Amino acid sequence: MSNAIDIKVPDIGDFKDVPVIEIFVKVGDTVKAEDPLVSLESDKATMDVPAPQGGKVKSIAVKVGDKVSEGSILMAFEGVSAAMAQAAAAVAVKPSVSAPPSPVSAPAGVAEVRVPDIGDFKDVPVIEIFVKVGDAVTAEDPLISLESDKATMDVPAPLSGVVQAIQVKLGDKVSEGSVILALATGDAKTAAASGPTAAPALAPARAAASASAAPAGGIDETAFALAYAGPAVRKLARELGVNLGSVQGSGDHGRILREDVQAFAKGGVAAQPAAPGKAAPAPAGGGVTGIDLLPWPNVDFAKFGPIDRKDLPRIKKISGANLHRNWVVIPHVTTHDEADITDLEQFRVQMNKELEKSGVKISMLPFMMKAAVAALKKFPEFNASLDGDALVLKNYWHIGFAADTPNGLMVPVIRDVDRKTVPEIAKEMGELAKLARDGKLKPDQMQGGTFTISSLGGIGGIYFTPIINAPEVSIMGVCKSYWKNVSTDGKSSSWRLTLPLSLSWDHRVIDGAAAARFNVYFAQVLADLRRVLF
Ligand code: CAO
Repeated sequence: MSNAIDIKVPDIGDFKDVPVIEIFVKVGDTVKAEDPLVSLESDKATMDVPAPQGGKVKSIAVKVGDKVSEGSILMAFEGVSAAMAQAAAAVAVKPSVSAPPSPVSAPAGVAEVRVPDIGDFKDVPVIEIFVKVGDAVTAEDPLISLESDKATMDVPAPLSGVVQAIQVKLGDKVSEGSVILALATGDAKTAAASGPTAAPALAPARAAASASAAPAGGIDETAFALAYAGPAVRKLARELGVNLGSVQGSGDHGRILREDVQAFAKGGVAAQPAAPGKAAPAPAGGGVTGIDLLPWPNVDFAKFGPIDRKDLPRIKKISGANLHRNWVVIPHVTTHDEADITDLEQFRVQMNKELEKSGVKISMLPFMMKAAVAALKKFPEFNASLDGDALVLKNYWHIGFAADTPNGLMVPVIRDVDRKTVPEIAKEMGELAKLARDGKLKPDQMQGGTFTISSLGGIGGIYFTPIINAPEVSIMGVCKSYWKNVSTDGKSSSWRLTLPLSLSWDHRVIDGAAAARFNVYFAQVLADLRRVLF
């Protein structure tokens, strides 16, 4: 016999009085078993309540904003057999942590952070733990890194807080929902932070470095995991092949709704890959709209000849994702110039002779760092970062240098180059380059850079287009110096050692004339270092 049944909130763990944030059905809708009915959101998790069975919605007992607990009646189905009605009560929902609406909305307490939706991945090993007990983290700081055979994913903090306990260790295998750690938030955070083990929050650059391998033309799993959306919306996004990280949510606090995903799939809504729950820092990194590209070619290479397949090293995946973002987001222009380093080279050779016993060997790069500081002081907008509509001008000069390592490109940073001597810079550069090559560089040794030099001088080439290391706004690329016959009056000429310079700059911040002036001055300083005294 067929009758009506009440659909109740099933076992949702310890959650009580959880607000209904979305209702997916209306009276008269026919639903199948497992179709999402409503979405609930606690401070720690977003949970969809699925239909325990198929049926027709007879009435709905809740509205958005109502608070419910286990056993609360949500709606009634009609056309349900008694046996089915009994089975209905047994269905449970699976909480999944998704990004919170806003870090400031987190109540005081201890949040249990779980592995969010990571697609079809299961039993994925933890390959890195970025935090320790007592560390203060802000929302979106990476907590741990997981590596499947297909992708590396950082799990970000869903809330700001202080790490109270870590429930995983390296090598542990985790899946969606596995508990990672406990995070003290609100007042609890303050208490925890004042304890002896409290450490400063991870710097933003750390978060910037977190990235996953986005399968070519496919879904960027990290962005997907970070997106602020409930499980049903995630499921729908997967079904429609929509990259959630690119969808702008129209729900409360930017939560992504079913309609947003549907509209996106139809191509009707602008993409916005900004971090969930945060206003996009518009010009600096967010606001990439609708890059509507063809899918990546899916070619069976083996059809055309023998192949080998090799996974990209982790560093390459991370730097690749960063380089890709920087290339796509920043309007790059590269200005080429050259510097006469004939005299400087003589001086360098002389200084190396004098320093022979010290064990420090100086290449051209430390001199270029000094020249960079001089040019950055003269043109401060090159030593800056975009923050929304504002330019942050930095009164410190930390210069990064691209280091080629067996695992990929890394950018160690030498701090306070203005206050260091050339031999000091050379020594530190050698130490940092070694750490990079040995894979031992610490995150803070790659943070805080204000300008980067990428030198291919030891290898070759003439000019290239270096990619800006966001959030910096310019980068100097240098190639191998060569002897050039130069005439200054069109009558006589002489051979000069010439260093090719390629300055890439962010056209949102810097104009072509300023870039040309920067290059000219940089070259003048290298030609005659006495200029730094002026
Ligand atoms: N012109 C001519 N010779 C140069 C030169 C230049 N511009 N720059 C360096 N050299 C010489 C050095 O003097 C050195 O010569 P000796 O062996 O005779 O002493 C030799 O080239 C090798 O230099 P180096 O590379 O060891 O030293 P460095 O200080 O110039 O650079 C480092 C250090 C770590 C930056 C470099 O080893 C490196 O990794 N470079 C690659 C950076 C890179 O990959 N950039 C591309 C990023 S975009 O993908």
